Amino acid sequence: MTILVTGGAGFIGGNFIYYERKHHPEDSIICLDSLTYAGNLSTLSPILDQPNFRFVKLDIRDRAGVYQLFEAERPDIVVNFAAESHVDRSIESPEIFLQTNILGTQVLMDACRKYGVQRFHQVSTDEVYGDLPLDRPDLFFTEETPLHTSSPYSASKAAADLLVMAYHRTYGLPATISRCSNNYGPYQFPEKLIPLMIANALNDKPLPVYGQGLNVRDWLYVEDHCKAIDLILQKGRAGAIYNIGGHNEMKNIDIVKLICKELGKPESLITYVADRKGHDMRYAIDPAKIHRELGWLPETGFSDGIVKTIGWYLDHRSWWEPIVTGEYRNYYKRMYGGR
Ligand code: NAD
Ligand code: TDX
Repeated sequence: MTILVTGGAGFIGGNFIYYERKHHPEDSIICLDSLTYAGNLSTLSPILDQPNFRFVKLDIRDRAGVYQLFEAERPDIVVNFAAESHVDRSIESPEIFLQTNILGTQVLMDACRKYGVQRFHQVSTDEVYGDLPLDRPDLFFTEETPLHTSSPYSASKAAADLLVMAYHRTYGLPATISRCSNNYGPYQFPEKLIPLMIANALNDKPLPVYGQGLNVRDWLYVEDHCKAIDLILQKGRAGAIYNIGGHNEMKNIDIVKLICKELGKPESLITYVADRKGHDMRYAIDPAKIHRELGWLPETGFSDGIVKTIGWYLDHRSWWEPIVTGEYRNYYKRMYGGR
């Protein structure tokens, strides 16, 4: 079996490649990634020279390049992680989100049709459902919840999902979609809440909490997400959508306080800054379908997962320090300077 993983030099795609190597060492993996600011080849350096693994620097919007790769490698399965993934950046510059997340997905699906790929899996997000009110803890996102997006990022992901379903219905593309809640774990780019707070706390820098920090996210350890996608590839039905989440809702401020406590840093580092525009209040996934149909359950609870994650960032300064001292500093100034 040959699996083409797009966006494998990013956070979840990289973890997925390691998951697949561990659980299906007989499979060949090709990682396609254009190495945007969020892609980091050092994540994959331990396996770059291994047999059954190939890295190809390529943009999913490059139709000719993508067709050439499919012609040469004839993948059986394609898993699409490649995306612009940061909500704040989508508010600043939406264009690239529409190009990569929608048109790039279309190029991949056209290639899958042309070369008869057995399964195209689209890695989507719970953000396509919009948000839930804080005062209705009884409400959860199911696969039937209407799409109702808030940011240019989530709108681009929802558009891609609709296109995937259209390709399934119109052309019979054997496609599946998963919509996961917020992930955390090793190799996450330090623009996202948890690694940003860990890196800033370790450097005794202010911890910028948006608004009052009362927004709720539903956190899942990244390996549990990888396990769910692996199950969908093996047992999922073409044309099906699966929500993924572990019923672990937390307020942002409680996460930041927990990180301070674990690192022995004072809560006085916490700084409340101007809120994100259009900020979603609460995400909460109902994962009943993937549990019922595929038997998936998360394995890592938040209390263990966050300690493991903080430990990983402590042990892998060489992975994230070059990031926070490079071009990232301009981003940080732009994004947080005037808040
Ligand atoms: P990430 O930003 O860490 O990684 C994205 C990767 O895609 C990078 O390696 C980047 O170089 C690559 N990429 C970007 N544009 C590309 C292009 N045009 N061609 C080829 N490669 C390109 O993102 P992530 O957090 O790992 O998210 C992966 C996927 O999972 C995304 O589709 C995202 O929408 C989805 N998702 C993320 C989360 C989360 O909490 N991080 C939750 C649910 C779903
Ligand atoms: O500096 C910050 N301060 C802050 O208060 C940052 C970066 C974030 N936040 C808040 C905003 C959100 O309420 O923390 C929460 C989490 O923010 P992000 O890490 O940016 O994630 P989120 O916007 O929830 O989106 C994530 O989950 C769904 C991923 O980035 C998406 O790719 C995924 O689809």
